[in-house]
Amino acid sequence: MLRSREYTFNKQLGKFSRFYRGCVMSRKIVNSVAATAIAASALVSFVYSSSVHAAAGQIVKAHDSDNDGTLDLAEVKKAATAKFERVNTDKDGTLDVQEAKAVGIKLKALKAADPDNDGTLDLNEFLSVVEARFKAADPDKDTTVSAAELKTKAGKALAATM
Ligand SMILES: [Ca+2]
Ligand SMILES: [Ca+2]
Ligand SMILES: [Ca+2]
Ligand SMILES: [Ca+2]
Repeated sequence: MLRSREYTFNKQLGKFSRFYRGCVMSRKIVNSVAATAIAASALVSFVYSSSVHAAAGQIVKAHDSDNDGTLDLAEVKKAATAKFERVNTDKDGTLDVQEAKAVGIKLKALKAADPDNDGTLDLNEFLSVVEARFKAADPDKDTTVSAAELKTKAGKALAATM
């Protein structure tokens, strides 16, 4: 009787220790999965940030009509007008809430930029947003936006409109 109880106890202990080892093992797996995920997301953000850096130079190059190495407001507005046409997918002459999202203008910003309160942005309303973003992206106030300025948070908001 006693022996068999002891046997049962040992069997349970064995089960428990196997269970415990299993836990330790799976925790190791979880840790290594987490480490891999962190490494992967670091890699993604590295690739993303370097593509943003490369992109800033390319955006300037693509729209720098007078080839002075920077974007002035006229160059930005020309690019933004072309972008307006591209994101105005239903070709009704205005950006609705969905279309405005494609140029980084969310509902609250759309309402603020919509003085005629029709719930959409026409080209002029959109270009007012672009002009405000241009000013915000030009902290040295030399009336042009350089590739370096395009890499800032305000610069990225401007780049979204081009
Ligand atoms: Ca220029
Ligand atoms: Ca539209
Ligand atoms: Ca409007
Ligand atoms: Ca500047």
